[in-house]
Amino acid sequence: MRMMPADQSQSLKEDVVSMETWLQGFLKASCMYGQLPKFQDGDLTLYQSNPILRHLDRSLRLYGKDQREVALVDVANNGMEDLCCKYVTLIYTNYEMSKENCVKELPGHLKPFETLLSQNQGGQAFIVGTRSLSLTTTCWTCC
Ligand SMILES: N[C@@H](CCC(=O)N[C@@H](CS)C(=O)NCC(=O)O)C(=O)O
Repeated sequence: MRMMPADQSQSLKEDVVSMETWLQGFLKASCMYGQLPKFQDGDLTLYQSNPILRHLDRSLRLYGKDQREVALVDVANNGMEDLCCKYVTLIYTNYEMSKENCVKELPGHLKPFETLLSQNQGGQAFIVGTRSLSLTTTCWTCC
């Protein structure tokens, strides 16, 4: 969410919510699913990371030029979600005990992305497609 607009030289206004603010409860109560991220694009308010990413994809013209590319973007996105889940567990549960194993397994976890990358212009381009456009958004995330 942060990286996509930055990569495309687009602005993203980010409100980082501290734990102290979050625990006050008023923001949680105002969020559709009681969770962050919350994403604002004009009068459109979105929740849930993947729909937000897909909205950014479409707004930045990065969601593939045809059905095939869209499907490949979805594959990469869901693969990334699985990878993130592993590291969220590492970070928020038993970091010291799990980190060695995570580092050892990382090359295997990155392999599918390398495979996808290698299938597009011999790894000389992006995972999907060749690349972009404009928008101003606000994003609430937790630190
Ligand atoms: N399915 C949601 C999950 C969002 C989520 O897990 N948000 C966490 C922070 S990363 C949260 O708001 N936790 C605080 C809470 O549940 O009170 C998504 O993909 O955006």
